Amino acid sequence: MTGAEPEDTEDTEEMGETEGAEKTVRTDRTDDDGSHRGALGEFGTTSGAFIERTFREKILLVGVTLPPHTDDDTEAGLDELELLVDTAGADVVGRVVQRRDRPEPATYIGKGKVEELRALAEAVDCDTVVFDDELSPAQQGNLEKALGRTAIDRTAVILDIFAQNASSQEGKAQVELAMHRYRLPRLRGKGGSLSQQAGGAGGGLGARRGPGETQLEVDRRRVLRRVHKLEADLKDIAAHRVTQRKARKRSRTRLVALVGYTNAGKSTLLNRLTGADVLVQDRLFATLDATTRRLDLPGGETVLATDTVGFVRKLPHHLVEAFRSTLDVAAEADMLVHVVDASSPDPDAQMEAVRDVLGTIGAGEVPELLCFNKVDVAPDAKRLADRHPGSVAVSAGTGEGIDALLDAIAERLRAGTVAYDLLVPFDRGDVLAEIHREGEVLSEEAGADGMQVTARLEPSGAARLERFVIPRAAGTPR
Ligand SMILES: Nc1nc2c(ncn2[C@@H]2O[C@H](COP(=O)(O)OP(=O)(O)OP(=O)(O)O)[C@@H](O)[C@H]2O)c(=O)[nH]1
Ligand SMILES: [Mg+2]
Repeated sequence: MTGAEPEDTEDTEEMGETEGAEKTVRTDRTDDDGSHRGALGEFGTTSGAFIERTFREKILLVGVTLPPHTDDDTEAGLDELELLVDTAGADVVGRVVQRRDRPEPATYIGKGKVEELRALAEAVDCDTVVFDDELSPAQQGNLEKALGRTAIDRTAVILDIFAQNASSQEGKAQVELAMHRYRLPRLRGKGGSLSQQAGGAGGGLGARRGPGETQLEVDRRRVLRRVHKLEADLKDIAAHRVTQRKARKRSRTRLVALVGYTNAGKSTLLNRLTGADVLVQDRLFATLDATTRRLDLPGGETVLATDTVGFVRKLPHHLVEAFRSTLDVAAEADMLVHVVDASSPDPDAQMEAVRDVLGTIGAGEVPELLCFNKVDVAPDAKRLADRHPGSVAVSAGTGEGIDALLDAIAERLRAGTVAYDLLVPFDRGDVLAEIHREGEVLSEEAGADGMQVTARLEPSGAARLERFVIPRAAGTPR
């Protein structure tokens, strides 16, 4: 079952029908009854999934090369889409590509190509066609009609995977919200028209049709109600998160966020660094919930390290929106460790995609340490690290390079601080404790008038402790 199931189980009845109804589902698909999951004449069935779970669907991929991109870009996009489809639990049986100056408004690909796609879909007996680019609701509807089968896009596949992997209450609510928002403009009446339909089973779902109301209106009202409920729930959870953040700020513990492309090895690295026990899988989007652990750095500072949800090219904006409060972790962090899979076919493209998303969520300005991972299987990792000054090459798997990474993190965090000499009266143990909490104590010695301390402090800490700071002679390096 997916995590996107409404809690008030309005749809239990319909879901029950789908369970084990393998044959029916398959034959239904070839009837042109408008009940495709993509444009969703039948909102609410199959527990919200875009890709069938009761059997492995056969899927055709469609990629379009638009300027300034090359055919190689399109193939690389489709390679990744194939991985996404596989992760979602379906099999790719073929690809269709087209080069165009711009998408065809009605069907994204040209008329002749639609015909070719339909013939191929029939020949290979595929269940669903997946486009690598986002389709408008109208394009999706037109394509489904022309092809006689479900047409979805990369966004739907990613939403589907997220729905399968969400486990926390917040994660589930976020995915469900993103799915509903994606679906709302795609709701159609059965048969593909906005026809007046008998209420049918819908009448029992707590959203009875009023006089003159179409089934479509009932569906839309029901989804909107659910969207509002989810938004309210998520707001409550976000408020709790704010409280936690305030507590962290008060304790002045700094936060290091591990960010990066999906499957780069962020969770493996968190486990390696902190002994956490986060699920690691050779699977896209294994992590949807951030895990945070204490991390002791060389030099004595203890920080918090947090794992985050992975990014991907063309990450659906509905998801970014819905996951805003989770993604805020990166924007709030004192520093990002950007984990890059050095063994991936195109690490640069992945880094670019990650930076795009970081910019979108307001984390573009957070200091970033590049960490090329999987050096054990990527001979290129060291060369990549050389090309990016200040970066490190590691293997989260074997532990190679981890000490250097820890040093680099400690040093980078220190870079924002300045060393000060302080004189603290002997009876001010509280101030001494504060210095230890706020900064990194480099030396500490009892003098004639009190404790003489040299410590690295952030500007805010230095301002608070100003009255204990001894001015250094001009020209003395700090
Ligand atoms: N060879 C090798 N494999 C690694 C290394 N680090 C991680 N992996 C593998 O890469 C895959 C993904 O690792 P994860 O830690 O789950 O990656 P992630 O970035 O958390 O991925 P998502 O949460 O799905 O975004 C797993 O199969 C890991 O075993 C490494 O240093 N070397
Ligand atoms: Mg992970």
